[in-house]
Amino acid sequence: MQPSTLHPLWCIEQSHFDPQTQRHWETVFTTGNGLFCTRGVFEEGHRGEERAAFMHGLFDDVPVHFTELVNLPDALELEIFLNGERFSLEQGQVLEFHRWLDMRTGLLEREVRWRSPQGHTTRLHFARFISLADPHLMLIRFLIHPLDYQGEIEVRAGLNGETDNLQYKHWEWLAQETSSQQAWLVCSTRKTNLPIALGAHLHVESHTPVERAGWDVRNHPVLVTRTFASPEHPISGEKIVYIYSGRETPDPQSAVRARLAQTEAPLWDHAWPVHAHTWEREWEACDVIIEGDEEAQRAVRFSIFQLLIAAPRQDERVSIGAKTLSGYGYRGHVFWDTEIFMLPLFTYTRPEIARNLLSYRWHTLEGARRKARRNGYKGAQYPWESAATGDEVTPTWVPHYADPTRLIRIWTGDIEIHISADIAYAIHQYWRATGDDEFMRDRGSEIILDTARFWANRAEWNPDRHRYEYTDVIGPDEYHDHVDNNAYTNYLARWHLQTALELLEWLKVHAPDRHANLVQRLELTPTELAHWQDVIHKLYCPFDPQTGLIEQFEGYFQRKDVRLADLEPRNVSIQVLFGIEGANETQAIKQPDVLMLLYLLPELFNAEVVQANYDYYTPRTDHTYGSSLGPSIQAIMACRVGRPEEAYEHFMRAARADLDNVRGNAEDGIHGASAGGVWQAVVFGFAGLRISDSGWSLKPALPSHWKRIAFKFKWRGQPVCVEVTPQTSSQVMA
Ligand code: IFM
Repeated sequence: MQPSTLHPLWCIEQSHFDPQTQRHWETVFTTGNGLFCTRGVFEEGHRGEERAAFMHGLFDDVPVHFTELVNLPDALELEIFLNGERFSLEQGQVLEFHRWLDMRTGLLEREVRWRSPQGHTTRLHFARFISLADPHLMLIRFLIHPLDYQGEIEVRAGLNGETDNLQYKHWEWLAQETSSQQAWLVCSTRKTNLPIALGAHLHVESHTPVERAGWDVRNHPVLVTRTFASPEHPISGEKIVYIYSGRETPDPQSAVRARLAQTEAPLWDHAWPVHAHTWEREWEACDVIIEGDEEAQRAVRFSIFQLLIAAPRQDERVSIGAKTLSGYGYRGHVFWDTEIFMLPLFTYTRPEIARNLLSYRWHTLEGARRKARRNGYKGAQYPWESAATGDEVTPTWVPHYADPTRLIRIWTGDIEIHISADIAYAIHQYWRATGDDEFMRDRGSEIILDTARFWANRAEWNPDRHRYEYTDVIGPDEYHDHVDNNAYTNYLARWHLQTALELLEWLKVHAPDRHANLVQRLELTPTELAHWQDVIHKLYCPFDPQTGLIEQFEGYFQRKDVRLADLEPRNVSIQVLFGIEGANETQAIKQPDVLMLLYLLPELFNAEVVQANYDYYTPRTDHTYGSSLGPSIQAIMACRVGRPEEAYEHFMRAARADLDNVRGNAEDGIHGASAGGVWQAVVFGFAGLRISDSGWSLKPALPSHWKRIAFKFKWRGQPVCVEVTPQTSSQVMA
């Protein structure tokens, strides 16, 4: 088995191993197929690793955070004994180490030359992929080559049900069986009773006979082979793994057993071509080419890759969490990150996936209705953090970041209400790009209308100022909480109500039965609709015609002014520097808020307004240590004001978020929103794709060293190829 050829623009490489950075690399080397992902841990394990794999929808209860995505039983495990010595990078000497991910196919490989404590040198090669064509299959291939000795090689391939989520253990053993070549294990989550079944087949090829055994250890069946290897005769093998959960089939145990019964090993050479071909088709739709900047090229592909491996293809009842399926961060919970940051990639390149993600919100609408009811409102109010049911799962209190003995009250679940409009916005964007009337009729409209009811009901009439308001909220900039009339929230709410009324008109004409049904079920009486109109007309949406400035929230301009440049150098966020209350008292912001509004609703604001607000808010934004959601949006807005070089700086900050761990927290998982933002920054920023009700257009703004951008997007089902160079831009319908 030879290592595959490296393609620098498609490869992420690690050339030496440092235990200090291993968890960062585990995140970077996450692989998966939209059903499940595994972090890039070593097959044989390593002290200090965060050994985890996650499958969409497998949540179990936990204190404080309500529910979390469960770390799967470990199916990667492969322990190797070389002439009686355990192979481990924790001991002996690592003479050579090289690991690389080929993003074209999701193939992760590792090549190691290792000298054991007793002085024996072995070359080991590992390769693995999680099939995109056969979502329940993972394959691990290995080669073990003694370089200066001969001796017995023992390989142990386990299925380990004793995994946990750092603090909590979620799996309960149900059943297992082990023979000499195959094993299966069935477990169930403790509280949510979701079963999972895993099967393994171990195949070893050797010049000498292979002795096999199965150790039927409860909750940890292990397949064992022993054989001889020498410099002339290395050994190789495969661990074939199947995974089914109770979410895909009522009987995962039978599904796994049937797959094992049909397994003909070796399998790699049969499974690989179809997997690779499926990836090829995926990249045909989604790839973005950047010429003139290898780092940016790799980073944009990495961002797309990470979103593609987390994207549910067969399941419309799940969505992508803020940390995708790549780490424990945010416990697998879903935020506005999905609809506003990640979804556009799918809407414009893989609309089937976008439809699944939006359908998740339709399936969880009851949870949103429960939240509105609990808060005393009509309609549906989406949770700030969402999981299986759509009920609010934002923790209320968490340990303080600097002093874990103190607790911090988290208010986002109570008052960061803009998420309902973000979801409506994403549905509308999907509809406009795809023309998927059926989705809008059957699902999207119900979401948009019932959340519009919430907005109308939540609006507060201020008799003194003769206007509607939304008080006590948090906008995208979370350095400021309990603010009144956050511009982003108010403008989006008004847009939402307006869109809902237009949608009702559309339904009346194009789907009268559905119209009648929704009007009746959601109690959209003429009085209620008249109230919506009233809110639209009288909702306070801040704007100063003199300066063109939009005040982020009422009283923002009165807060203490800070120029963040004056605080350099620093390596902590403004919130850590000033404290929570301290930051709240200043004009420092965690991420674009007004600029985010200008980005999402460009038709409302002219170029002067964009410029004025860009100039005002940019120096007050914590670009380096604020939210990871900020830099890509900042990059897009810098392009809009004609500053591509400045845009490039912000763009690279987003592009490096995980690859270079610029925020120091990549070990918690991929920053999914940043990854989606990277794609948006290239497409909507540098290439300048603009979408409006009348169609699309291009207004590029390339950094000076970029020679070409090329990508495809889908417009109403038709692929469009875009090419942008410093001199020209062109689009052709493919
Ligand atoms: O949704 C974001 C929020 O905007 C900033 N804090 C982190 C959340 C999850 O990524």
